[in-house]
Order: sequence, then structure tokens, then C-alpha cells
Amino acid sequence: MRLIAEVDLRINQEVRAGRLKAATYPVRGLEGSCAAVGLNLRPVDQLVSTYRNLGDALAKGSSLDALVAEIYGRLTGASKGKGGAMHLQDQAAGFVTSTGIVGSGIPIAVGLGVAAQLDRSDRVVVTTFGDGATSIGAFHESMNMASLWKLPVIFVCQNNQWGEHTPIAEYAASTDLAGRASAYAMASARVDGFDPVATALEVRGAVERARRGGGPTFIEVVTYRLTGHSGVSDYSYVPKDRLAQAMERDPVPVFRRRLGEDGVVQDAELEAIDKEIASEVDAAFSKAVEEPFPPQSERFTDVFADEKVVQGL
Ligand SMILES: Cc1ncc(C[n+]2csc(CCOP(=O)(O)OP(=O)(O)O)c2C)c(N)n1
Ligand SMILES: [Mg+2]
Repeated sequence: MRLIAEVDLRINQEVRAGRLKAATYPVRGLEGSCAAVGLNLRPVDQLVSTYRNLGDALAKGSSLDALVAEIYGRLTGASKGKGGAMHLQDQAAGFVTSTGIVGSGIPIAVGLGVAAQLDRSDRVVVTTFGDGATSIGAFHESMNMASLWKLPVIFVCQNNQWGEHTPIAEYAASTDLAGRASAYAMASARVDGFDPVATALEVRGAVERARRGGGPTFIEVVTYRLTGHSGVSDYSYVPKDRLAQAMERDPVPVFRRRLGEDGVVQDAELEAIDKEIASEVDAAFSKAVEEPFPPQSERFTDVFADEKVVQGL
């Protein structure tokens, strides 16, 4: 959680200072729920995310250096600087892809679930997406197919109660998102996404079910967007009292207090973690900005069509 919070903060500082020119989507408020998912997955398990992907990527164990370099568009980035912040991936970590089109990662995850089943593997696939994505057609098609074929897919809906500038009640006929699973006879749960322990336990149950062939689960992780939609957007339209109420539950400081109160860790240990993470993150950012951008010759590598075909069009 600390690592996610630190990298997210640094990215936003860089964007606002004009040193990083990238479309970025803050994950403030999701630190605990992302960590809760990552904690329950092995590297061989797969995760498909959205543009709001930083927490998912780090929690799944992606390389910090390769992610930061990718966000800066550098050759040493996870996709040689050609994917950028919206399309982070790290195949070695099982962080398969992130997509910019709302809802489009969901059928990809279902395809990976079919592959896991055909391989007779015990891999599980998680797909994360926003509340807004539950109004996309592909979401419903995917839920139906996954449930019918008992695929090892876990649908994690990060319900931050906003779809860009629109509050959920203004775009969804029913705001009971977990309830949508019953239309597809799929197991479901609604969990407090500001509580990392509750979320981790719910995810653990879903992973165990998927591994033993019990089929998919839909988990609605209820949070609140603590920032604007993107790294640079304004959020003055968010009701002040509602935001203040959510900020009191900001998962990083709240969980930190809880760990202390429950006697799980001493302050000194937490401070050591903070220090270690701050220096790792400093190193990744300083290194990334020294790296070169991809050369022109990279334009036609890692794509389906070769240069001659594209020029002939
Ligand atoms: C199919 C599609 N429609 C519209 C957009 C523009 N858009 C980008 S993010 C976003 C909001 C989606 O909200 P939600 O799914 O709740 O995710 P959040 O950004 O809140 O995490 C929209 C409408 C898009 N990228 N793709
Ligand atoms: Mg949303």
C-alpha cells in the first residue's frame, strides 16, 4: 500500500510540475484493495486492468523500474516506452495488460480464463474495472460466458462511485452492482474497499473457489474517488462533505493506525518501510529520466503489420 501511495504521489507531482507529459489516473483510495488482490495471487495467475492501473500493476509484482520508465515513455520501459501510462503490463509478473477503453479488459480476462481451463491449469485470472464499466455490453456478455463455463475468473469492480464526471446514481438504473451477478447465477460479494483485510479475505475466498473449479466470482469493492478523474483534472464538482467523509477513511493512514493499535507492527518498523520505499522510488524516477526515448526504428517492431504493409496503405 505504501509503495502504491508513494509512486502515485510522485507521478502526480511530476505531471503537475510539467516534467511528465502523460495521461495518468490516480489510484488514491484504491491502495488497500489493490494490495488485497495482489496478496492473493501467484506470479502465474493473471491480472487485466484498466487505465487506472498503477495499484494493480505494483500489487501484482511488476517491476517498479520498468513501470516508471514506461510511464516516462523510455526505451527501458516495460513496453519499450511505446505503451505509456495507460497501457502498463509486465508479462513476467502476470500483469497481462491494461486498456484505455472502458470495459474492454473484461472479455480479455474471460479469454484468459478459457485458456486456463483448456490448459487444465490452476491459474486464476482477475480483471479489475470501474463502476462505469458495468454499464458496458461486453461486461454482461463476459459475466454470462464466465458463469456458464465455470471459468476461473474473478471480476473485481472498483466502485469509486464516479464515472468520470458523472455520479453513479445518474448513469446506472440500479446502483446495486453486486446484484448484477445474480442475473448470471454467479457468486458475488460487496466489500468495503477502504478495509484491506476485509477485501483480502473476500478475494481469498474467490481465488480458492476459482482454483478448485467452482467458477467465477464478482466482487464489488466499494470505495470513493479521493482525487479528480485524471492526474490533472479538477474535482470541484465532487460534494465537499462527501469527499471529506471519504477522506477520513483514506486507507493508507487508517490502516497504518490500525496496525499500530492492534500491535501488529511498531512505529519504527513502519518508518523503516517508508524510508526503504522512498529511496527505491527516488532511484526509479531518477533512473527513468536519464534513459533514452525509443528510436525511430522501433515504430514498426512489436506490431502486427510490418512497415511495408503500413506504407502501402
Ligand atoms: C467505451 C468508452 N467510453 C468512454 C470512455 C471515456 N472514459 C474514460 S474513463 C471513463 C469513466 C469510467 O468510469 P469507471 O468505469 O467508473 O472507472 P473510473 O475512471 O471511475 O475508475 C470514461 C467514460 C472510454 N475510455 N471508453
Ligand atoms: Mg468509477
